[in-house]
Amino acid sequence: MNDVDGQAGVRGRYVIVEGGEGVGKTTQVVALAQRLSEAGIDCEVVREPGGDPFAEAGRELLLGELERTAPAEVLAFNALRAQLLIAVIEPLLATGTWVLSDRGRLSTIAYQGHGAGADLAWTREICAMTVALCPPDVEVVLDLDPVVAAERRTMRGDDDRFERMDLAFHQRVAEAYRAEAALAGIEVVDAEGTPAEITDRLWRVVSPLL
Ligand code: Z5A
Repeated sequence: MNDVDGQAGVRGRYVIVEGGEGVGKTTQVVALAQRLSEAGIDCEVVREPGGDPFAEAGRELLLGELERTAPAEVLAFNALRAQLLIAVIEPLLATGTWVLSDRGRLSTIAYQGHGAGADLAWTREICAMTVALCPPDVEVVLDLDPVVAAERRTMRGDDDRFERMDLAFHQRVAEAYRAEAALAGIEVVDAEGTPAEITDRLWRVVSPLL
């Protein structure tokens, strides 16, 4: 990808915040967007799965209860990712807008690969092909003990098919994020502490892109 778009000026940056349920991703992408706005940067927050009418409809299906196989789930998450990348994120970046994404390809590798048992090499490859459509400038993983994350989720009261998975599943996912981050040289940020403290930690990762 070029750093500069000939027509619109400087290309925006694409930042992905990753991690298991309840680690604070949604809170933090909003906080980062606020800091970027204060720094004079146009930015948009997106989420995976989702982001436009087609991908939001697919989100309903994927977070719903219909039985599915792990490989089908890998492909479905990547289909919605392709939609988001091409229809939403690439056009925003081309106009100089930054995109902060709540989840990305590491979620598929952690949940469908490590968590649900889809073949890891195949899952990584499918994700790599999708991400090549519009690669991120930086990915960062929020790391939190799944027991603490579960307490945060309980306080909030949400309950979808992934959130109902047992603690062992969430431990596997948390471990997967650490392992995949180490493998790919992705920064892991401690998600214990106040929201403002965590935003400061993330800002240290994101601000060099300014
Ligand atoms: N999924 C998948 O399997 N494969 C894929 O490829 C993709 C996704 C892309 C999407 O759910 C589901 O899809 C997800 C994996 C699967 N599984 N689940 N569940 P989602 O987008 O609806 O949910 P989520 O991504 O897991 O987000 P979440 O549960 O909303 O968690 P979060 O965004 O990381 O946390 P939060 O909403 O910012 O905070 C959770 C609560 O904690 C909330 O009440 C906050 O006010 C509170 N909070 C936040 N920060 C703090 C701190 N620092 N201290 C105390 N309390 C805090």
